[in-house]
Amino acid sequence: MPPTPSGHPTPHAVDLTHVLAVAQQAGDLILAMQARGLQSIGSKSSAIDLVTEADIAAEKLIRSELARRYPAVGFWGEESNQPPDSEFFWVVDPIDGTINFANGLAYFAVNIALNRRDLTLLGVTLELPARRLFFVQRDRGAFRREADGHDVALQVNHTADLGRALLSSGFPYHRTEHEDNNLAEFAYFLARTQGVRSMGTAAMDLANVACGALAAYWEGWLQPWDAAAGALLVREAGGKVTDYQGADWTLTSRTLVASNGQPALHRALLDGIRDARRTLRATLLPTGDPT
Ligand code: LIP
Repeated sequence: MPPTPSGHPTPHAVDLTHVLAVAQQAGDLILAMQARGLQSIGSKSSAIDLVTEADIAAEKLIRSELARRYPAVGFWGEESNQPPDSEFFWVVDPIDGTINFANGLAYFAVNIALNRRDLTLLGVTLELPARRLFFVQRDRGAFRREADGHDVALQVNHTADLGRALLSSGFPYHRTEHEDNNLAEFAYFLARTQGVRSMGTAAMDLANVACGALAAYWEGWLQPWDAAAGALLVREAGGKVTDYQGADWTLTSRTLVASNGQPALHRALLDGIRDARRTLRATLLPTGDPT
């Protein structure tokens, strides 16, 4: 469908099928480059913040395909990282879970979201190498496309008791340089829950909360492209996404807690993070109490 006369897509003028196809094109390129063998694995903010030629190539493909269809929409990608100055913009992580990808661990994702300023309107997460599509449009529900092409509506689980909850989390790239690196929080919940997983891809952690496989996920220092699509997946699947203080998560939030929306569970996450963080001698994040 054509964008509005202003050249900007209204939320429902964006052709979701086209965005899904762009994600799948990027996925095909990423897997083909991995099969050929990666030639260069560089690093960015720290020695463990990796970037490969596949990250760069996939972001270039996604950007050009989306720009061709929606020339007036801005682009904010992990590798180019130029914050947009347009009302509508794409938020893209060409490979979320780069460390997994670079090491051949089969769990990473392509993440594409469309934002109107701070409001995410559409999200697509392509799980790789499984090629499993998760997609969402604001106020239209969250879905997973099965191998036979039919779409399953996503629904969070209903676990209310922390002791019965399976959680996930991840660690920042500065984890080798500062004690405020999520280890205190991870240890706190490991001793009080059914389990805590660390799978290395925020996009898939959020998709797993949205489909009910995880009761909740938390992480600090995420980038907008790690979480924009997945936060909308969780919200449209009936979950809740806030920062560590309980305020609604937005692209500029430095912390994230995504849960199944059960009030007792979300509160237990916020209180547990606060209590764990009180053991730190030095912190890099605001330590305000949950609201
Ligand atoms: C990763 C996230 C993960 C986090 C990593 C990294 P990347 O994104 O998906 O949850 O723990 O530190 O931020 O860098 O693979 O796109």
